[in-house]
Amino acid sequence: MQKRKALITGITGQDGSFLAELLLAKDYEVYGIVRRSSSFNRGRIDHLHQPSEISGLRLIYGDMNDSSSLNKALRTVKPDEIYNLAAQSHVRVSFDIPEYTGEVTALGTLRMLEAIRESGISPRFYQASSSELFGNTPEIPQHETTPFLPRSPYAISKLFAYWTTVNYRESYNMFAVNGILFNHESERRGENFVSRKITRSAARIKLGLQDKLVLGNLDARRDWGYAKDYVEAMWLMLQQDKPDDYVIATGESHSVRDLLDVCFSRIDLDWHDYVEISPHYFRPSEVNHLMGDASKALRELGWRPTINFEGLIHIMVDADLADLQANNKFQDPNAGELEYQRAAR
Ligand code: NAP
Ligand code: F7E
Repeated sequence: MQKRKALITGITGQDGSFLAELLLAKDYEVYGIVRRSSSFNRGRIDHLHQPSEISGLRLIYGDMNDSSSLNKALRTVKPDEIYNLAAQSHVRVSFDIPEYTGEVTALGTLRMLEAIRESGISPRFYQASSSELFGNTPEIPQHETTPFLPRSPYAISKLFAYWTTVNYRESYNMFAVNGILFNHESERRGENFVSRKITRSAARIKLGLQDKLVLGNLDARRDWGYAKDYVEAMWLMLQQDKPDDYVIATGESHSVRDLLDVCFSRIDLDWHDYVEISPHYFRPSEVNHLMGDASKALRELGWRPTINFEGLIHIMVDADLADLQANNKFQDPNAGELEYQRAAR
């Protein structure tokens, strides 16, 4: 029997790497679109991509800003399923580069949907939508019918992508779905998202590599889950009889302060001794409280999270400690300190 083929945009990111692992384990042929970068950006998928072996993973150069590369990818791969995970995904950064964020995150999705329409094939399409769509809605918890109130260029771009996906489903009868995923993290999370910034810094502090951690708004509340659980939900959405949109969340919310408590307790330190607050990390407009109701996903997909908030933070800080120790990064207490602090947003 012929293997099913999946095309992943954003395969070098956190979710792309876990999704590629999941699909390879399910015996898919997996194709990933990677963009050219001056520094190598494949650290999260190196273990999957072994050209000398038959790994089932193939990488193709392309970019969400380059329609011809998307057309070509569809022509050559002819995928059965497409997972559109590529985005400029950092909310704070989207205020600095709003136009670029719109190009990649909003118009990039439109380009891919148009490429599908013109390709003459009918792959199933997953769009990486986000709880950021809800902004500061007064409705808590948020579910599929909660009105959207986006509060950043990122969220507004995702709103465009969300409605474009719905529109292509309704106008052209495409199997196109939105997964409205709440925050999900892991040991592979980018180091300038707050969870990883905290776990990485805490591990560095524990090993004497760093003496303070500078953060922004500690009162923001998020519904944080484990990324590995969430990519399973993406796959499930494309296996249904009919296309629909689903909230994926744990149903619990915690503040950044709670995250600090769990993380620093794990390594027997008190975060109050190390954390400083800087206006630099506050956003022009903040989203205060997100908490999702994933009961539709449980009912229709049979999906539920397996890792709770505490378990997630423990996985992350344990992995950061192990990584720093394995790479002997703890031997030089001053290594990269300034650069590290500056790069973290
Ligand atoms: P991520 O780690 O930031 O990964 C983003 C991916 O998009 C990377 O592979 C990146 O490639 C790629 N990309 C960026 N610009 C591109 C372009 N112009 N052309 C092609 N590829 C491009 O994000 P993530 O956390 O895995 O999230 C995956 C998706 O889910 C994103 O769309 C994000 O907005 C959305 N989402 C995430 C969460 C969450 O909590 N993680 C929640 C809801 C929705 P490089 O490696 O080259 O940068
Ligand atoms: O911020 C606060 C910050 O950057 C979480 C993306 O994956 O999830 C993510 O977006 C909260 C915010 O994630 C710092 O103000 C405090 O309230 O980790 P974050 P995010 O903005 O929620 C959604 C669902 C997505 O779709 C996005 O792609 O933490 N915070 N101090 C800080 N945040 C950062 N980054 N850095 C700080 O120093």
